[in-house]
Amino acid sequence: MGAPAEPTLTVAVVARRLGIAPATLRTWDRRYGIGPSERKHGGHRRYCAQDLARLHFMQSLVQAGVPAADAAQQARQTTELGTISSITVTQSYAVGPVDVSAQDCGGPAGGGKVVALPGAAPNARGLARAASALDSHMCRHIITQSIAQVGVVCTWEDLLVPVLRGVGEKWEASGTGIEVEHVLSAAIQGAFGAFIASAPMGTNPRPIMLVGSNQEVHQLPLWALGAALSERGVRTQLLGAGMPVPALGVAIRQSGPAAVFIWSQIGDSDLGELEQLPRCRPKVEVVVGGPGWRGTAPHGVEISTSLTHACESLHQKACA
Ligand code: B12
Repeated sequence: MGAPAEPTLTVAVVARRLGIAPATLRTWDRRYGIGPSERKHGGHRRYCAQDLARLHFMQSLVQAGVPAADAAQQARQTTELGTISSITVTQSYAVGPVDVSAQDCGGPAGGGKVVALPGAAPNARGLARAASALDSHMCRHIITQSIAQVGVVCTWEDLLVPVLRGVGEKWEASGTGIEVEHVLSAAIQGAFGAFIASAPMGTNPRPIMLVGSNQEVHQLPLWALGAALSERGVRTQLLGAGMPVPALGVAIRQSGPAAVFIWSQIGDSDLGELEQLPRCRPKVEVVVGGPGWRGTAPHGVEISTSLTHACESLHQKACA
């Protein structure tokens, strides 16, 4: 059923229809003037069908990488809202760095937050822009939508890795943007966490254990791997980052996983320490990943080269 012509739709209803957070809707209204054409007594927002179509148009532009302020301007100027689905994004938005200017984010003037994403997909630009504007709802929305459309592995490789590397390089070059990394990280964990929670429980009798090495704080690859394995129907046990080897030994004895995957991003982790892991029957396979490992891997420890590689190898071990 279509939306009624009268302005009767509440913020909650419109947010649900668009699949975005009510807070994002209110922000678009306050910051960019894309709100309801009428306000009921008491200031409550009430949207009509035309308002909904305008918001839908703005949303599709933002997801395609158009800066929110420009998207809002185009949405306001568009009178032919019946044709919104056929409107294409201009080339100028698909090239060049993502520049969140003071006007885009509503913040103080000066010091545009540029995340360079050469060759990245439009939704990666949209995600970088949303993260730079600290719009956690929009970040989560873009990630969740990508998972639904192209799956976990493509979302990680094509959407998230370019943006993560971009914000990391920005920090390296300028020492700024840790708040952006936090917003992005929370959205990634939230989206993958929700995916894992909603997936049917895997049937492998022994779980795949996922942990981060001792003193490691970076754990997004664990969530990506957990979600990718859930997508394949593999049961996982995600223990998070910063696990000392002795504690990991206790966890392995207790849970008896088919395999354990250990991530190290910057942990300066010694592969030799893995000799201390308990030797169990049946055998617990060990796979490690990430650039934070040094030394020589003990016999039988596998080193992963990518999310796909880790996922395939652990899937096999879960089924063995
Ligand atoms: C998000 C992030 C954070 C978040 C982490 C949140 C979380 N919950 O995980 C926060 C904000 C907490 C953080 C903190 C810090 N961070 Co940080 N962070 C990052 C960022 C942007 C992404 C990390 C990530 O997930 N990478 C995953 C992918 C993108 O990394 P990759 O190694 O290139 O992955 C490829 C391979 O490893 C391979 N692969 C091989 N096997 C496998 C297996 C699997 C399962 C997967 C998925 C992939 C894979 O494929 C990958 C591509 O998918 C990186 C930038 C970057 N380039 O990684 C910086 C980065 C890792 N951080 C960095 C630093 C310095 C820090 C801090 C020390 C300082 C800071 N910036 O705040 C602190 C640490 C504080 C502490 N107490 O130790 C540096 C590390 C430099 C170095 N080598 O020493 C980086 C590289 C930024 C940079 N360019 O300088 N960080």
